[in-house]
Amino acid sequence: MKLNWKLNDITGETELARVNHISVKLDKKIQRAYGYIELKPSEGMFFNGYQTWTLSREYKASDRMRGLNNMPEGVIKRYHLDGYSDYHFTRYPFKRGIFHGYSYCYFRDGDRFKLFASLDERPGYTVFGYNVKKNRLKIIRDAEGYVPEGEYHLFDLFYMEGTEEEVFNGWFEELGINPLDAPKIAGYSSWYNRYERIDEASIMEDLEGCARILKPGDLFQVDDGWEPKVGDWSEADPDKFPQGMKELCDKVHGAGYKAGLWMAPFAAARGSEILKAHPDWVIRDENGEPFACGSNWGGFYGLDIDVPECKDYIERCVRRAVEDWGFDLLKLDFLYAAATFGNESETRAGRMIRAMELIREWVGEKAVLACGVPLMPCFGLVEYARIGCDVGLTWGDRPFLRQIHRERVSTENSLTDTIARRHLDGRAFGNDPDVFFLRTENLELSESEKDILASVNALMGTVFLTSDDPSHYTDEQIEKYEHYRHLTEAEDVKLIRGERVGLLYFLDGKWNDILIPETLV
Ligand code: 9PG
Repeated sequence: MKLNWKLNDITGETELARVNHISVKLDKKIQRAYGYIELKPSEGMFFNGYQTWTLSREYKASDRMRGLNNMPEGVIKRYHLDGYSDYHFTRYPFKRGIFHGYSYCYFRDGDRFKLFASLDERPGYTVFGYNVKKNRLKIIRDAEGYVPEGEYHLFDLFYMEGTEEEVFNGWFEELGINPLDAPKIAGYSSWYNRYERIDEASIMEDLEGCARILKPGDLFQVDDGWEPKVGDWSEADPDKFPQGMKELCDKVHGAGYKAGLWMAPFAAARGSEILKAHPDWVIRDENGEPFACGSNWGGFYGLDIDVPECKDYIERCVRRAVEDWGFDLLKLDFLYAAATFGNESETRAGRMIRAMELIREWVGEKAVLACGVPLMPCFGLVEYARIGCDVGLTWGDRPFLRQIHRERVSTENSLTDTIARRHLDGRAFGNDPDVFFLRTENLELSESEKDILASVNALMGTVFLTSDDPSHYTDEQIEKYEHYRHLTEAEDVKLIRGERVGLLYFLDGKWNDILIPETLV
């Protein structure tokens, strides 16, 4: 397969073999670097979304990737919907027959995969765009404005055809990534029941309830809501957690579990003390305005790791949680906020990788669960990563919500992501498919929907958490929990397509199966 490439006025043609570095000597800004390959549409075409929550799935030629195009500009601006993902910089339109994704994509016919993937994102994200009508796969290096010194790798590409196993094993072997030790973890996360309304009493209630289902060494993770404001991580909210986070962490340890804590280290919400004290720590757009990365917590901004005092502050907060308070795992969220832009000395992707390397250094021997983050910059640097959007308390979205950003909360989309990105599990990190539910209160999922969510998460992920308060479980629900937890021990899992869609899994010495709605694949 041939790759034709172009950089300003330099053009070339290269055989797209197993590995293919094309280097160009440069002395000026990169204006536009791209290449293209003639390629007919396949039965299924996968494009990896910009970050954790970006819907990632196989598309058919007649499909349309949804962006923000049906949203009025006023709504986009008001809710900073373009700050969540690549909407503020992508060159690709959201039209029928046009698809794009980051770092890798594949074209599948039956069991045969053609994988196109990046071997190095530091020189800029590799963006794959496909045009069905033109039969053309275009590859762009996202490096606008970057002024490289000396040599620049126009592309570092990997191409392979084969079965799913062959192509993904081939890519990761070539990348030389050794995933960190990431044993399967089961446990609890406080988010998807109590949301930010947590305090000592409610967390203690859940901790006691968890004794009915969890085992020693499982994870008990406190999510968003413990901090006074997003960005102010030095101490817990004194009204909600008067005894502080060390005390809480000790109690979780006392119950026999690993303790996890949520934090969004590169984010600071409007109204936080840290922003009031240091308005100059915020990442700004081309016009010098603070760039809002989304509307959570009334709007929030990215913190600039190039401001030394700002970087030191983030480091102190992260280290405090693991070193002083004693947490075993940090769920680090909204990480994309660290690298919304590149500049003359660093590309957007290079900056994201640097931010992840800092995180790794700061958290040290403790575990990281990365979330809200471009995935390839996490490869080999974190134990676990969320690979899909948030589950919600209903199955589908209300029709008007389908128009908003494709990073939104959606149980259906979360399951789609879990299935579509299964190839990363155990290769890049342990996949976190997000939580499942067995409870009946505060939930609008039917029994069969809960069954699909729990089964798929158990079979396809490495992280297996629920947000239920098990003190309300009936004996039957406890039995169900045991059943799904047993599924996490399956030795092999295959996705079956055709007349019926389902998962085939090898457990207890035999092959078993479950059916799943075909809309999920
Ligand atoms: C805490 C939550 C939980 C959750 C994370 C993240 O696109 N969105 O509007 C959007 C909103 C919230 C969100 C993800 C995306 O949730 O994934 O597990 O930790 O933050 O605030």
